[in-house]
Amino acid sequence: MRSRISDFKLYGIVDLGYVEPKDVARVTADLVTGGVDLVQLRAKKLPIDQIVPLAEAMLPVTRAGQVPLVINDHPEIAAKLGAEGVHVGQDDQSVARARDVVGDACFVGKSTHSLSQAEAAVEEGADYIGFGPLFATGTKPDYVPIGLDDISEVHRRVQVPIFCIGGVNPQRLDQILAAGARRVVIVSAFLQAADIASEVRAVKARL
Ligand code: 3NM
Repeated sequence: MRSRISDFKLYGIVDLGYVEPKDVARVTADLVTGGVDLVQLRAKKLPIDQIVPLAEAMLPVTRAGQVPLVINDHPEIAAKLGAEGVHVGQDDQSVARARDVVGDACFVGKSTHSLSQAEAAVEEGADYIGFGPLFATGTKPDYVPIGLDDISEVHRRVQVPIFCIGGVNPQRLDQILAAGARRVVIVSAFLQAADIASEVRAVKARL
């Protein structure tokens, strides 16, 4: 699975800030049906014991669609359930520590918010990076947006897949791609869509 990471372009996140626990499996199915290449479970405010059953609800859906499931922040959950990936932030444990927990088959991604953090994440051994937030976003409200200016430079400096994130939506997609992005993460624009699968399908066709 780690070797396939460079094939992935569109990354969806099931974020419990937008999705009720009872809807997690359905929303996951909608994202997968629409054609996301990766799905992450992100539940910043829930304790581990409440995240595990959500991941367990997602796994049969992602497996059926052959889409890797990435667990945000919790390598122990990824290891326990055999999820395909784990994602860590700047304030979380290191890539190496996460990899120790999940093993070599699982990929490890890292959030980065500047060119220097992007380079450092690669040094650390990240299999992919998130790069953002490009725009101010209610999904991660405390972060200062970095804009589009560094997108082409980060692609020159960094050879692992780079997923641009933060305020990405269909209206902004053209300018984000024109700035040099090749891969994107979309959270609220998918989760708040009236028809999630159609919205995903339409974005996928433009990448
Ligand atoms: N991480 P939306 S921005 C989860 O820059 C996350 O690391 C970011 O959500 C980062 O698509 C972000 O709703 C939120 O803006 C992305």
